[in-house]
Amino acid sequence: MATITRAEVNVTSPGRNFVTLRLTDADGTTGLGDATLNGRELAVASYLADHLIPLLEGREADNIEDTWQYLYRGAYWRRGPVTMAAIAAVDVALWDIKAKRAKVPLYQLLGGQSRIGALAYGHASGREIPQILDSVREHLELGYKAIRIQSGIPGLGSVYGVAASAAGGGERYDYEPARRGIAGGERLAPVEEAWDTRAYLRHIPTVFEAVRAEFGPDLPLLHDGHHRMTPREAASLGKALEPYDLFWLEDCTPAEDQAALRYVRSQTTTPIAIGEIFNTVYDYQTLITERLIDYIRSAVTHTGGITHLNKIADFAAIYGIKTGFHGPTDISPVGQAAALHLDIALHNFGIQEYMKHSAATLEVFDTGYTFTDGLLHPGDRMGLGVELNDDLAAKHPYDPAYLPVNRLLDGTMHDW
Ligand code: GCO
Ligand code: MG
Repeated sequence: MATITRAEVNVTSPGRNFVTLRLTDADGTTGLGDATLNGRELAVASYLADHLIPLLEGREADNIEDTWQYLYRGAYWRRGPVTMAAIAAVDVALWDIKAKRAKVPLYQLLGGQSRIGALAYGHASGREIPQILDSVREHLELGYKAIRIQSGIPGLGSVYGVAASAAGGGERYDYEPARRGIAGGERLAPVEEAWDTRAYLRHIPTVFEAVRAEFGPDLPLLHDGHHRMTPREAASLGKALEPYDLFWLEDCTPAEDQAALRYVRSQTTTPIAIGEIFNTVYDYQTLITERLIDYIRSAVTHTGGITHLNKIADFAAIYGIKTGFHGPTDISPVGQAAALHLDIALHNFGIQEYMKHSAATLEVFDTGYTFTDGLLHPGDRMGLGVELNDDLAAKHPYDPAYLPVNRLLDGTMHDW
């Protein structure tokens, strides 16, 4: 047993912005938690520094569940991405400390090893079908055994999920960074993209037809609809994709509308994944109890940490629903490692999203996890297995940036 004696928030931008909490206990053991909320980073940094850190010093580091409940119930203002990312950072840092004190990799405290490694999916993309096929090939060469496919749409400019540059296969560091609206540091504003759902619905089945024709029926393929369809549109896409046997169709309708998936579910057997923007188990309540989804997509970082996501996963398990935790590069290596320890331990693990972080990010965050033959391995370091180098982090000051926004062709704001 040891009390928390120190808590510091680090904001760094090695290629993109990350917010990290470091807790230290009376014995000098340190733990890290990821608090990165892409495009809204400083809100979480302030929530931690101004509202949670004053409550942490002097608390018992071992009492993780009590600290979680204290911060969640104690706020009165429950849920929401800022609150839950801040609580997640505290929670993960405490798990890191506990595992380091026990001198075991964190997954040992979560039930031990349920599998030899976590199946990871990478992101293939391209503006045109030949580029998509090349991108799939590059991912296969890198060892990926499951691949997400995102495509440009005829008549539209830049589209969500399509890498800006052609180089790099599974190491497309430039994929979907939060971007400056106007180059040269003038007024900062989100890039505006244009969207046409009918063109999208016409085009996407032809992309999957081409990928299946080239790579055969076996390779697990995924696709992300990024909340852009109505239930009827999503049902029609799900049906059109049935011949291509997707591993999942993600975020087909706006995620806050749980009831929307009733119609989609009744119309198609394409597996459904949702939840990257969820914060608590209550966002999943209808979806899980009515068996409207197949995979939960939450990130440890945005869902109150390991303590809460572990409970969501157990709740899902009772209904035969599996995990597919969020893991784009806007989750820091600390958040990615936290997901991976859960992946290794949970019985109802399904798949883990994985995009390698940039070399600059991996210099600042020293990671113990590895990717071999399509599987992620947490490694045998104690705790999470990630350390933050403060000196290197200080070389990359915070760089404000927004995610893009999306408009229909007539200018109406739409979901990005
Ligand atoms: C995914 C997600 C991300 C989000 C990103 C926003 O499936 O990985 O959709 O790419 O767009 O996390 O910051
Ligand atoms: Mg997504």
